Amino acid sequence: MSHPITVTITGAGGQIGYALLFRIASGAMFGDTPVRLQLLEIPQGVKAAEGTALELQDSAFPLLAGVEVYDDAARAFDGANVALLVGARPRTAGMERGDLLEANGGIFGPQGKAINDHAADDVRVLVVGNPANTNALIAAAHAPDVPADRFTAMTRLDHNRALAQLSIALDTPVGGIRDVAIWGNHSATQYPDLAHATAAGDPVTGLLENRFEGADGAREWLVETFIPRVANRGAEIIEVRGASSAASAASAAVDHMRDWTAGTQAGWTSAGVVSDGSYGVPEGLVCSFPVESFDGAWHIVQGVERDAFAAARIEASVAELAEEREAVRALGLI
Ligand code: NAX
Repeated sequence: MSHPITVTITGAGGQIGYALLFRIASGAMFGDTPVRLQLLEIPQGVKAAEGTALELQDSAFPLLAGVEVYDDAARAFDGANVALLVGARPRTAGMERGDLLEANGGIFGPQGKAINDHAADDVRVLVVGNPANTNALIAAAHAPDVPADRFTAMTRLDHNRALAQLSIALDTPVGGIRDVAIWGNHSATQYPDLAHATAAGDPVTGLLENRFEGADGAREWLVETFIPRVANRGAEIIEVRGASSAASAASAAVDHMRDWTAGTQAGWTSAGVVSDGSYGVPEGLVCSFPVESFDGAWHIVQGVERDAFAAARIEASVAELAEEREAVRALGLI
């Protein structure tokens, strides 16, 4: 049996943690490789995480090499090959954006430093906790010894939501859809892009024109229905379920890490990665792009054409990321 992968999960006692841990332990994230789980919680969350750890034991997963619960970041990130940063400070009523960024800076700065000081040399980090892109930026800024491209933010749930909405609209299987992309911030400003997508090999643009009776109908569906539905799906889930997305977020985290380590097989996916200046996105911002994974790293897909509408929407989302970076700079968080 190969050497276990050590996976640290923060916020492990929360609802995403509850959906995520069992999938990792079952092998969904890393195939046949055994996993050692290191759960980090704040003191109030430790009991819930310990309860989940007991249930993980009771599941008798053959691939689960061990599970420990910590309330100390240095110990929790010790030897981590993978760090899933799920725990974050949620926005509460009356909280300004600056307060939210500051509260999360107080979490992701020290966690970035603990990763820098204690994680394995090959550590890969996925930030799920919101505001995910800027939390990833803060964590990376506190980990100068870890290559910046090891820090990513999750937009895979947005990507999967886009695939699902397209699949429903065209009555075509999700598995045959390729080259959908999410650009920008994991927020309502994100731009879900179908311009280059295909379904069972056919360009989606043409399929949408057939489905919605011409180019105008297709455009209307795209602008009035598809984009807002995907961008605001999180709010829709809260309204219908009475709680925020959990299992779908966990599933997206599994997809993101599996593709990062094993490589993408079928065209593009989407991930928040540190910008290298591609598409005019300021260097260093953690921005969602169409990406592919090979040789154990994410690569931004180059040469994707964007029409004026797409370019303007992406620019607006990137501007929001740049504002968030300015705000955390002004607060001394990076
Ligand atoms: P929960 O409130 O159920 O769980 C969060 C857990 O994190 C709690 O148990 C809490 O004690 C713990 N925690 C808080 N601060 C911590 C710290 N400093 N160290 C370790 N643990 C800490 O939230 P849940 O529904 O699990 O969501 C977690 C995060 O995911 C939220 O920030 C949420 O906004 C974000 N999401 C991100 C998504 C994405 O696509 N990027 C989608 C789903 C989700 O909304």
